[in-house]
Order: sequence, then C-alpha cells, then structure tokens
Amino acid sequence: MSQARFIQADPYPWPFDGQLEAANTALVVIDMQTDFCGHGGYVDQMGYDLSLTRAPIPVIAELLSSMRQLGCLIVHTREGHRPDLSDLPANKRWRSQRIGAGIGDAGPCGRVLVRGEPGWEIIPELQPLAGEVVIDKPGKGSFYATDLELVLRTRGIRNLILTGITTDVCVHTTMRDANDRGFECLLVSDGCGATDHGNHLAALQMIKMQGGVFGAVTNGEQVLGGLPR
Ligand code: C5J
Repeated sequence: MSQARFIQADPYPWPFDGQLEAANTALVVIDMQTDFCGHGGYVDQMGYDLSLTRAPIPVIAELLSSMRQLGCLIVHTREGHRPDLSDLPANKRWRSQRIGAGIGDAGPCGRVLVRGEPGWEIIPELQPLAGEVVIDKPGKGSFYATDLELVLRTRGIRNLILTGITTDVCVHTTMRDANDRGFECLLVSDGCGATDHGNHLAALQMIKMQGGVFGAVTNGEQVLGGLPR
C-alpha cells in the first residue's frame, strides 16, 4: 500500500485515511459559465456582483494546470436546459422570470441557461481540454440526471476536490450528494464563489460542523502543496 498523504484542511487533514493519489482523485470544476460569472449572463441580469463569482478564476486555473500535469481526472460541469425547455421545471422558470432573468428567455448572451447559447459556455479562461469530462446537468447537483457517478466509479475515483460557482448552491448540492454516495470531498474555499459573500462563508462553515459533516475545507495553496508529486 502507498504511503499515507494528506492535504492540510479544516476540520481534518484530507482525505480522512491518507489514500491520496493522482489516480483516485478528481478535480471538479462546477458551472464556470458566462451565465454565472460573465457580463450579460444570468447572474449579471439578476443584478449580483460579478466580482464575487469571478474571484475563484485564477485559483481554479492554477489547480487545473497542476492537476492536469499530475494526470488527475478533470471534470467540468455546465448547468443548462434543452432548447425546447422540456427539462426545465415550471417553478424554476417562474422564479427566474420573477427576478428578471427568465431561463430560456433572450438576453445579451443568448437564451438564458440554454445549452448551446453563448452564455451557457464555460468561460475562455477555464475551457476544458479535449478529452476532459464535461457533465451537462439540468439541476443544481451534478449527480441528478447525469452519468457523473458512473464516470467516477469507472475511472476509480474516490476523492473529489471541488471548485466552482456558486458555493452555496451548485457546489454545495454536489458536495452533499457526493458525500452521501461515499466520495471523500474537499472544498477549495478560494476556488469557489457565491452571489453573496455571507452565504459563501456560511456554506464553508456548514461543511465543517459535526467533525466535517460533508467533508473538509481548504484553500488552493494547501491543495497545490499537498498533491502527490
Ligand atoms: C445557481 C449555480 N446558483 N451554479 N447555479 O443557480 O450555483
């Protein structure tokens, strides 16, 4: 068995059992799309401060570069709906229309959160490389109505390093769901962002309760320093 290896994290050195190898660890980059962090996208149309959802871009770029070099599995996700909106629940559409950013409606970046539209694309700074896994999801969690679990199990992944936006919505939903499925999860605090900084901080705190109820939290520097070489 290989030597135990840990990344410094809160509330425990991660992963819990020191079984950290490039072959069993994936970097998950959640919803780094123009709709969530670009001008004219969904989050911008709702009136939120884009600097909050753009803040993690440099940290994610560094993690992508290092973890690609190590040969770790890289997973990108995109939230979005079919052009005919057949996978868009009526209540999700209604709520988005109420706040002035109707999903499926025309906007400055094309139809809001619709697959294939400019706003739905992953931002240029964090474009997936050919061959990397890209998961299209209609909901907040990355497991719901996708083949993510099948892909991770097939590739022998048991450790997930989570980044992306938004901390309190799609990242949290994915982390909670992954944790229930037995994946060992680490959230990168400066590799995530939310539309409200208080919610970002609260989401980090929630993970750390009960001895790490959903896993552990660290920052990009600790991940870069703790990855297997
Ligand atoms: C939201 C997301 N906030 N990617 N989506 O609607 O967190």
